Amino acid sequence: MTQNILFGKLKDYRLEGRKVTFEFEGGQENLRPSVEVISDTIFNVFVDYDGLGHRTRAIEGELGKRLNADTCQECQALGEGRENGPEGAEKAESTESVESRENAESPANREAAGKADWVSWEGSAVVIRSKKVTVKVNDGFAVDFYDCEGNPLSLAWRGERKEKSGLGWKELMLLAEEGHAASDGKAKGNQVQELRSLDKTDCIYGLGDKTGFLNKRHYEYVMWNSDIPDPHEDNFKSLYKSIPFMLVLKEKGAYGIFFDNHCKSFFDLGKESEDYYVFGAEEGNLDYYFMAGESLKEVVSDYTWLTGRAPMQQLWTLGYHQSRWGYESEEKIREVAKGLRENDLPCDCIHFDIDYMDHYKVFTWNQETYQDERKVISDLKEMGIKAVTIIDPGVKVEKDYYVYEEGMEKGYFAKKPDSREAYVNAVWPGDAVFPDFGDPRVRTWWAGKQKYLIDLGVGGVWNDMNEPASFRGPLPDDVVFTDEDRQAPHSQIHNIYGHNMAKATYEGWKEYSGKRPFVITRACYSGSQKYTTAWTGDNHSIWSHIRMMIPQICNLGMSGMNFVGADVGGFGSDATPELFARWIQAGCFMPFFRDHCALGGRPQEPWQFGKEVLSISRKYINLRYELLPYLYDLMHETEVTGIPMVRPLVMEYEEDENVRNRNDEFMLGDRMLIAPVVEQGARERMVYLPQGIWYDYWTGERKEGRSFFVKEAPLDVCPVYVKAGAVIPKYPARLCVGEDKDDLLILEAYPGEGVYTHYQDNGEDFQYRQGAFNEYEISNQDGEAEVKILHEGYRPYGKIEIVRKF
Ligand code: MIG
Repeated sequence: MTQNILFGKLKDYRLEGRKVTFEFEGGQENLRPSVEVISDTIFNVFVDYDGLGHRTRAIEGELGKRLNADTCQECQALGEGRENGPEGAEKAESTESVESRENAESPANREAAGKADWVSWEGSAVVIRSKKVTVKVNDGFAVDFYDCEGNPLSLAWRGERKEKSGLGWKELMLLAEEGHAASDGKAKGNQVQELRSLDKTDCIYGLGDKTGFLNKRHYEYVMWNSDIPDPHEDNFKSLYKSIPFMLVLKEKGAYGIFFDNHCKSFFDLGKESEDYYVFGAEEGNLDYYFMAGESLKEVVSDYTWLTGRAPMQQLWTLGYHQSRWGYESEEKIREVAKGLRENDLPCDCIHFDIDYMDHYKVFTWNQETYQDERKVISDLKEMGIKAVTIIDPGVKVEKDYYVYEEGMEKGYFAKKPDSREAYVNAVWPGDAVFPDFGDPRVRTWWAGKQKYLIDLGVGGVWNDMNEPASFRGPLPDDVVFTDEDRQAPHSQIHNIYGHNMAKATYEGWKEYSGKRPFVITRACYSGSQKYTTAWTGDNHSIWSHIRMMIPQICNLGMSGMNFVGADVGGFGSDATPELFARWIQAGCFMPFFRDHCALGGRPQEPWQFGKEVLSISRKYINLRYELLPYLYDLMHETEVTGIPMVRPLVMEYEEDENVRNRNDEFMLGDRMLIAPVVEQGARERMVYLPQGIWYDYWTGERKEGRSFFVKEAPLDVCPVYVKAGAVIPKYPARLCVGEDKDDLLILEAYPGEGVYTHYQDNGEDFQYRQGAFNEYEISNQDGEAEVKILHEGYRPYGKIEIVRKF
């Protein structure tokens, strides 16, 4: 149904704090169509189709706090603190002066003062004005957004939807006969839908881990967390994660739309029509946040302010991770650790895949293949290597298995409809039940279970299969789960299952380990970045997947998920030496850097491909370790601003049309550009550098930006460029992050002028939030760098060495 038919002519409006609720001639008052001013740049558009109000209780951060706030006063405290970290709202609430100063002219304050002059009638429309945006609400609940100069940012689409001709049963049968999925890919009901105009030049980014290219325009996606072992192709509509957030880059300025509906939703981004895009869902409400920005960065900053920012991880998590599905025993794990050290390869972590468990029972250990798991873990630790263990959500149905028994007794598993019986499907352990993570009591229970791993000395948890995946067909839509304070069917909980599992895991580690929790997840939703890092699931050792990694990681970053990476070398299929070499030299610049591959595939440790590839691997893993302080600075920046470590060129050079569709290069921070070779057989590649002066990281060659050129790239060279005036902080290479991690800081100063801020703390726990950190300002004048301490709260470096580059 389209909204204009439903609502008709705009009749009146009502004010309630910062929220304007509209009345239309079509009646429908029960739907409470409203626009709420969240901040000067963020607006919530809402229609209560299902009568349940805002749904996402799963999200904390500013959004969750707002949703859970009882009083309007509390709501009003939430417009501030946008520069704060993930726990920003608390900070904002305690800095009253800043709050009132910043907020002096915002609608909320004027309203509080009794003057609601920020809302008024203009002709037949109701106009809402913030300092930065004008929102016009028209007949039919058509909502238009303008910048403060009156230029349109985003307009509702007034025309009809050009529904594509649906397929009749005959065509569907014909397709099915040859084995094609007989579906037209559209959500069944399309109950909730919003159509908005597209401009000719609009580019669209974000949307989480979707396959394909950086720019999502002209494609169609479905948000339904899906475990797909087949090679992920550009035409896939869904993957493991659902992040219903898109950014639109306009000729001038940008905006974002976060469609906060975690039922199955869809986005048609100009496939159906050149003139508009559509998003909608089968169930739930029209509930979206519009964010206006002068740049993509501002939009990301708003989105992550709303849903929370990815906090800093422990320093060692930035090291190299070695993994494989199939390190089947204690001996094998020891052999891999030995291999790493014998080959002089830095490494901070080995991942334990499902084989470490006793019959794939979570929170148990295989006593047949391990003599003493505690000893293995502590021996690894001696070598500077942490253990990360996989945990799946499926709990084996087995009498006397403690996790199963406890959960059954307390009713903690998802249930069959109209029944008190647990719903059973199958995963690795065979018959399994599924913890109901939407229930806060279940999360507390699961958080407690983490103690088993923490006590063994494990360093972090890798959550897999949490879409949730299942082997005996998908979970039916009506399996009964909990959504915080109410029952909800699987269809409404599916997309936040992984999110809630990650949250439970995070809370356990935060409470019991005393460190910053290191959680990795495969499935997630908007806001999961507060609790977990992620990897991109089961890619393959094929060239199209090393290519896809770049836009995928960039879009995840723009979608708030900062600490992400793809399996280096590829998970399924068999890597060739050349592919592995190219992958490790691109992967070493990604936030999460893990070599992982599947059972039965060609072994993929760096020494499996001969001498040349081994030494290439060593070169790039060493570089990774040298760059640790740079990576750490970037991770800190993400916690403060939400801007991801790895970003597409377009985030730094929006005006440049040459980068809007650039899929094969990326930025690490704002001063390092990586142009990896992602073509089989290539020993050179085309590089594009945006405006400015750049230096070839390897040779020092000076390059003028806004130019394309061919760069020679033999197998051991991944082209990297550093911006003029940059300072790149480095540590000496080392085998693991280790204890005396910050004795020597090396500052590489490039020709040109620039100022750089460097951050340092203990890299482990939350003491930095109480001020236990150092901050340095380094000013660079053509390689002559000067260091000034801005904040002193932590043990300083033993030595700071300045190296003039080129
Ligand atoms: O369906 O635990 O994506 O990383 O190695 C396979 C075994 C289940 C899927 C994960 C992969 C992991 C594998 N898991």
